[in-house]
Amino acid sequence: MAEYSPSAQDGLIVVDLQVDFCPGGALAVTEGDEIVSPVNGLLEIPGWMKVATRDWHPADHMSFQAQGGIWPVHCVAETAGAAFHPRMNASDVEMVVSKATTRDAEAYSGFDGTTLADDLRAAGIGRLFVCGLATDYCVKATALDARREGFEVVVMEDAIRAVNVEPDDGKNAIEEMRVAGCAFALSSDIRSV
Ligand code: VGL
Ligand code: ZN
Repeated sequence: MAEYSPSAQDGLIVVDLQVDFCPGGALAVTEGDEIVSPVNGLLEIPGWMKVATRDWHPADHMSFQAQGGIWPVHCVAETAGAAFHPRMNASDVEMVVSKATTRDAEAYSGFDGTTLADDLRAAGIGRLFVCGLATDYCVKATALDARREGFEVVVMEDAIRAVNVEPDDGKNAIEEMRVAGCAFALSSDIRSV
């Protein structure tokens, strides 16, 4: 099993660890809250850039069922459901990226419609460690875009969970990320030097 020591050329991206994606939320991911502890462990490690993305929709977002979309209303900007999970150590996050913020565009990836790729490059970052929710939507889209943007990507396998609209969606997403050149590791494989 590979071990990694984060450096200034590395970034941690915590994807959408928000109230609405955890049990009790509007679009709950089964066991979504189980990743809070491993994510906090990663956020405690010094020496790398820590980024969190958040789904941050207008109340009439196109992805909501009332607008013909497939999802219940979730992560409406400035509401309690859009907040980071209450146990997530969000104060350790240096850069918050809000996405899918306009009515007429969906954005599963943290790179979609944001300046994230340029911001990371400007900071000299070449390798990204990706964790969060959900494996089969925003984690997958973010990891695949990161590869397309030329970043090395390591997905934290114990710190992601899937929606599984279809039972194998999470498994298939992991395979897609692997084919795209993403590596996989456990949060316990990340050590500070
Ligand atoms: C997500 C469904 C709808 C996600 C966001 O963060 O994975 N999934 N919006
Ligand atoms: Zn959404």
